[in-house]
Parts: sequence; C-alpha cells; structure tokens
Amino acid sequence: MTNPKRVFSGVQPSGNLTIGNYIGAIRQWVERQQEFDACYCVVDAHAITVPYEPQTLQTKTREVAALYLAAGLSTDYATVFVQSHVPQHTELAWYLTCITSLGWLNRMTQFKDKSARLETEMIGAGLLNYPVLMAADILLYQTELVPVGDDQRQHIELARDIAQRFNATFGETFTIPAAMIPLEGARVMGLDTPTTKMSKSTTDSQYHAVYLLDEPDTVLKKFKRAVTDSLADIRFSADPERAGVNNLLTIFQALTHQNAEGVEAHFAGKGYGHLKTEVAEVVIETLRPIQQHYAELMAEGGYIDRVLAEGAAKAQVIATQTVADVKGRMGFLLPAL
Ligand code: AQP
Repeated sequence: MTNPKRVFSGVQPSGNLTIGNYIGAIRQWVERQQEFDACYCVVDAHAITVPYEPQTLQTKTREVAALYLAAGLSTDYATVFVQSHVPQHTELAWYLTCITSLGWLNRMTQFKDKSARLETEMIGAGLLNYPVLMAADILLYQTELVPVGDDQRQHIELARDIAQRFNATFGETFTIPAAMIPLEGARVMGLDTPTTKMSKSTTDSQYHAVYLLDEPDTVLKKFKRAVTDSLADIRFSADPERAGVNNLLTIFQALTHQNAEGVEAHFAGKGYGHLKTEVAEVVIETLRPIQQHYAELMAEGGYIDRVLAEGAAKAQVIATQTVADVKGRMGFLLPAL
C-alpha cells in the first residue's frame, strides 16, 4: 500500500469563520480526511499581520480549533494544532524570507488589497511577508496537497516558487506542493457586495458574511437582504451584474452537491424571494449539527486544549526534522549534542 499523501491547510483566527471558509476549505478537509495524512492548523501568527486585539486572539484561536472538530475533523485522521505552538513555523519563515525576492511579494494581490485598507504607517512588514510564513507552514510538513479556496491560489504558487528556488540553491529538500481547490464554492462572495469575496475581517457590514455560529434567524435575515438584480431569472452567470444570484446558486450547489443544470431546474419559474429563503434553509441545516457539536466540545472543559497539545507534539516531530535538514543544507553550524 502506498503512503497517504501529506496535506496541510489552515485558517487564521482573524474573526468569525464564514460559510466561505467552510465551503472553500474546511468542508473538503472533512470530506476527504480519511484519504490523507493531514495537518490542519489554526494559523494564529498570520492573524497578527493586521491590527488586532490580543484579548480576542486567544478566544478566536480556541474557537477556530473547536469549529474544525465540530465541522467533522477527527483526530483519528488529522493532526489539529495551533501554529504558534510549533515554533519551527516562524523559524523556517525567516530562512525562506532570505531566499524570497521582494518582486514576488510585491505582486501578491492579497497584500495589495489588505494594505490598501490600512494607513501607510499601519502596514506592517508582516503583511508583506505573510505569504512566506504560509510557504513555511506548507513546506515544513513536506506537504503534497493544500486544500484551499481560490483566493489562496497565488500564495500556493509562491510557495512552489520558494521551494523550487531553495531546492535549486541548496539541494533537494522540499516536496513541491500543489493547491487543491474545490470545484464548487471555491470563491463564495459577500452577500451585500457579490463582486467581492466573502471575508471574515474586511468589513463591518452585518449583511456581508454568514458566520458558522450565526443563529438561524440571523442567517435567514442576512440571505433575505442579499443583493440580487432586477432580471428575475435564476441562472448561473459570469456577468458581474448577476453576481448576487450566481453567488446564491453557488452556495446552494456547493451544499446540496447537485450539478448546475439540476440547481437551475430546481429553481425554474421561482422568484428571488423563494431562492433566498431556500438557500438560507440549506445553510441553516448545514450549520445546525456543527453548532450543536461545537457547543458540546466547548462545554467539555479543557478538551480542545488537550487536542491542540497532542496535535502540536505530533506536528513538532516532522517540523523539527525539516528544520534540522534545512539548517544543515544552508550551512549553519549545528549545536553539539
Ligand atoms: N469567500 C471564500 N470562499 C471560498 N473560500 C474562502 N476562504 C476564505 N474566504 C473564502 C478560504 O478559507 C481558508 C482560510 O482563509 P484564511 O483565514 O487563511 O484567510 P483568507 O483567505 O484571507 O480568508 P478570509 O475569511 O477572507 O480572512 P480575512 O478576512 O482574515 O482575510 C482559505 O483556504 C481560503 O481560501
């Protein structure tokens, strides 16, 4: 039997997890966890690349880990841990920073988007370097596949470039990773601004994102306010004018696992009010068991922290080996034992 492929991915605890994070990333982690040797990390060191509240970071880190488990990740198959509990992530990030060109980083669209929202004085070097830390996260575990949403495609390309440059300079060290992007729901859009990606931290609007811990009434209210158009025609479309309806259909399709024709046939002859209510119902029913499981896990005092401690110990075994290898190849004097 061949060894299962190594998979790594993570979500930053930079706010409340959205159905975009779930549909684009977490759902595929859960659905395919038995096929892979998977590491799923709460990438807390990424969450400090923009202004944040230290008091909230801790709470959100535990919450995100609990949501991974509540959504169905099992420690029987996956190693679940917190990035800052394995210090080799930031150590490797420095070594990789030194072989990453500034030109590569300046081209990252997420940096351009996020920095455009901050005053110049508040744009930390960490925001520019974020993709190098992400490359370190991935390469540290000799990862083959990275299940992410479409917005992370460019960062995975960069991780590949960094790995190739390292291997070419210092000798074969890293596995070259590949992105694993879902066929449906790879980019869920904001309900209020359907031409921009649904995001957990980029807007204060209460009608932008549906969160995994939203109450059913709130979910329904948000979908009822979703931006659509005046065409009253329920079809998938790449036309930006029709982005709202396309987004609702995409969410429905991703959560019901139907093909596009089936979804269009299902809504044929129905109005936008019906579409919004039905998509809301599917989302509510998807979230219901996750929310129940989340409440149970959080009620079990110390459980999440124990899972994270075990996960970090397991992850550290691989991380230590990779960093020792990297340091040896880069010419560092290794300490005497
Ligand atoms: N709208 C989305 N549709 C599909 N997938 C998405 N992801 C994020 N938003 C969508 C996927 O979720 C994973 C975790 O993302 P992250 O927390 O590392 O950062 P992000 O991609 O920048 O996500 P957010 O929610 O927009 O966070 P903030 O607001 O903090 O920047 C990734 O796999 C991502 O593709």
